[in-house]
Amino acid sequence: MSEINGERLLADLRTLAAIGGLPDGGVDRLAWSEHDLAGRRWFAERMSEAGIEARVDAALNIFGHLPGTVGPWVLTGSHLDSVPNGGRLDGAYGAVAALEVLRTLAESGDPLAEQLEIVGFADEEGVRFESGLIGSLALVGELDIERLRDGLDWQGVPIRQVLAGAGRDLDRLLEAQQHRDSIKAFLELHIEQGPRMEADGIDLAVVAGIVGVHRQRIEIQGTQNHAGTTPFRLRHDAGRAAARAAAELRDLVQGVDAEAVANIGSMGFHPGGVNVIPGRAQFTLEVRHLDEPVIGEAVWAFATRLERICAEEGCRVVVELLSSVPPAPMNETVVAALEQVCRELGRRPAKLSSGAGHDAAVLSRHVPSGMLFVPSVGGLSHSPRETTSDEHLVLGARALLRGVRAIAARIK
Ligand code: HGY
Ligand code: MN
Ligand code: MN
Repeated sequence: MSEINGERLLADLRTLAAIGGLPDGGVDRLAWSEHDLAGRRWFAERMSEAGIEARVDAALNIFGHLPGTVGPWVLTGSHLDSVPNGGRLDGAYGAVAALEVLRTLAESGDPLAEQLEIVGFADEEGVRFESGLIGSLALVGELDIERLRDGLDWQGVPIRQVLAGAGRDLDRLLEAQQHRDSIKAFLELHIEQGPRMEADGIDLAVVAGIVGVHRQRIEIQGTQNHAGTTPFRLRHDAGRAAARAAAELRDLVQGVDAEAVANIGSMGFHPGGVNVIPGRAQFTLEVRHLDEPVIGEAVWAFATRLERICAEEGCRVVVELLSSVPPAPMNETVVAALEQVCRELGRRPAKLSSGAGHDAAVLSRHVPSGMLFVPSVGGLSHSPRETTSDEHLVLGARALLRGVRAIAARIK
């Protein structure tokens, strides 16, 4: 039985982490940035060195399979972009482990190599365009091009221009879907990005389902005014309305369901002067849960309260939907195969839901898909302090190799 080369896996992870690496150990490979492109070039070069044919698609996804092999393949991999000031393993780990698995199989002449394709997805995080999973949505043909066409990125740069800077044509992104029928199943290895596995002493987990993620951009419009001469009773303070709503978010969402979570990741007041009552406030909101009706209820509860607060503050509110990815149950055959892999590796098969979104959620709507998790130290992620022990990183890659073999045997 082929066995991955753990030292080579760890060395590649260290090398990739240096691309866009930060002094504090984090990485900054924001999608479509120079560092992201550099990380992708490195990934393609490592494929070529291993005799794997690398192909970049219209959406900047990088695929690799052995020359002369034809699909449909079992696809495995993850994303290569990161959040700003993020961790070195989120996404990168699954992509590099996929490379290590295919490289190992090819070196040992294992026929399974011919059934395997690997991928480094583009722009999973969605920080820049405030809606993610761009690469995998383009691959399956679900990407909403119209929303991107006249859109601006988070710093006001036209999305078309950002893509052109990365050598991609916005009008051709959906050409990526031509490859969809060459994939028969998908398996993603990822760090848990949460505290449960470490807390429960679980080394390896099978993902049963991935939460749905609903994202909005909200603007509150009040009256810009002088902060010194305007009595409180005459103010229409957009900043105050936004701050009041943000302060109530957690209780409102928990009141709908104890497992639901929500986040206001960014908030800005306009014009932002120390002595000016904000006339406008903008913030992003996301709500997550495994059940779509719970997400809807939580979004509704917040919207209702926000309307009330704005009425009291004499402000207006405008809500823009950014993205809404439904919850994704993983394929039962794949889950069963991965539970068997855990047993083969001497681990009790533990099943978890994923509170983080993943490309597997998108693929799962088109092909049988599954995920494997390894623990995150301290549950930290989307942080320079994100890390996982070398032992767990190697264990996960060993499980990935067995997982693609089990899936290839079961999914024809
Ligand atoms: O936001 C997420 O859950 C994922 O890390 N992109
Ligand atoms: Mn990720
Ligand atoms: Mn992430």
